Amino acid sequence: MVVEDRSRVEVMEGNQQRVEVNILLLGGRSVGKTALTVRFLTRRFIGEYGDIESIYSRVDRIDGQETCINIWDSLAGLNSSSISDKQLQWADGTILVYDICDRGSFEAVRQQLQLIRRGRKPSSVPVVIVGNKRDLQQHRRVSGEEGQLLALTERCGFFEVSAAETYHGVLLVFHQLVDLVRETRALRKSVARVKGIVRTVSAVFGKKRAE
Ligand SMILES: Nc1nc2c(ncn2[C@@H]2O[C@H](COP(=O)(O)OP(=O)(O)O)[C@@H](O)[C@H]2O)c(=O)[nH]1
Ligand SMILES: [Mg+2]
Repeated sequence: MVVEDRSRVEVMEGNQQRVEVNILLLGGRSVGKTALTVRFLTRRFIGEYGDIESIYSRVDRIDGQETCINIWDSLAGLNSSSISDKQLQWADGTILVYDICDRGSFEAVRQQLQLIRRGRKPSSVPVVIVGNKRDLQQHRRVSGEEGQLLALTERCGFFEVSAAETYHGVLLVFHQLVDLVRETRALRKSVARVKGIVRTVSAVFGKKRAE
């Protein structure tokens, strides 16, 4: 598969800017990654999706800004080592999905979180954890509190949803991650600006001292 590293801000007609956000979906097998992606893109739940890995795009207007959301629906299994560096470099934000009826898939999310956070500050990689298949309450193996606690501890967003039942919850997941990515970018920009000021000030005062 070819993954292009495109520019994140495109200037469109009338000087309007289109922002690009790359979202990577990770999680165990059959937790509903493709179901969530298809629900977000088409508003529909089809039922069976097969094992296809692909990148999809959808353009939304979020807070008045044209936003192109690229979604990499991965085939990553329970093994966290199946996540590639290419996927991690591509992603601006990650959705980690588990199935509330499958404890193993919850443990896989824990492992995958460690892997994607390795060597980075938590705030630099926005992550939203999603407990899917909320409609299957009678088979639940992971409580909502456990999911919430993991998200709180790891400073991630958290949602429990049902890709099978509703579109709205799925929409909120993707939009919250886009918001987190935009906040992270704004923070990076202001840190870079402050560093630039500090460099200029040190250069001026360093010169003065040398004179
Ligand atoms: N009951 C229920 N089934 C779901 C839900 N989401 C996905 N599934 C089913 O779970 C299976 C795996 O879904 P899929 O999206 O292919 O999982 P993936 O391997 O993570 O991409 C399919 O049979 C889906 O119909 C959900 O919210 N509720
Ligand atoms: Mg899939």
